[in-house]
Amino acid sequence: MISFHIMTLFPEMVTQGLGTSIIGRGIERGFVGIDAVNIRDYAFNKHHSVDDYTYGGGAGMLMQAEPVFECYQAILREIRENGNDSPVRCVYLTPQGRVFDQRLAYELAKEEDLILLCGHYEGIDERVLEEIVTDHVSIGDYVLTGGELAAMVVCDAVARLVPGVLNNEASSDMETFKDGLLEYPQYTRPEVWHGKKVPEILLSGHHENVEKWRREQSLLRTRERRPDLLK
Ligand code: 6GU
Repeated sequence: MISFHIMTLFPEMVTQGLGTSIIGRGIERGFVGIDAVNIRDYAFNKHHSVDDYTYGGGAGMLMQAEPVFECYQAILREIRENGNDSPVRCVYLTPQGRVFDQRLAYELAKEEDLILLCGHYEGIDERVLEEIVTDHVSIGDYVLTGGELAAMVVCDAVARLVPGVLNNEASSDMETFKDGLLEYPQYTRPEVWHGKKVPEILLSGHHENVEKWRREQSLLRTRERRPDLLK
């Protein structure tokens, strides 16, 4: 069981996005918890605004420290009330973070609770980040309009590693990146499609040869498409 606590200005985006398909089933079956909390609920002024101009000038608005901090404290209080007294990681989704990969997904999948902070506008007041954030994480070298899509990517990649979420435990074992290589090509019926035949060796029933072929194909494919992974 893992619980994701997502601090966001668009909670419905996150719950709707993660509520379907395989992660949705994990939620229904109680292996995954999604607690999307609206930072705006912790706005402290009567207009419920959570952003303001940046000191020093420049374009755009910044999320203020206080609503983010209050939201974080409410989430942490709930985590403690539910009996988790271990340190809780707070992941800030930002293009200025460590690039997310399968290794980090495995690491985060060990946690009982994870807090994810989604930024908007031009970012968040640095002072609250200093106080609450344990991990700065980016999902790649490009810029999104907000952290929600990145948070959903992280939740999906982490949740599928939690025992019980996937039907077939082996399938997360065999796959791409498990041993640092891309996955080999796979085929299903029919045996011939558009004149292309399924590789003979896969029909041979010779398990050892099939494994050897798959390993070779993984290496070839990785060399061809992602040579950086071989270094
Ligand atoms: Cl985590 N946030 C935003 N806004 N843009 C990104 C990103 C995160 N990762 C890559 N681009």
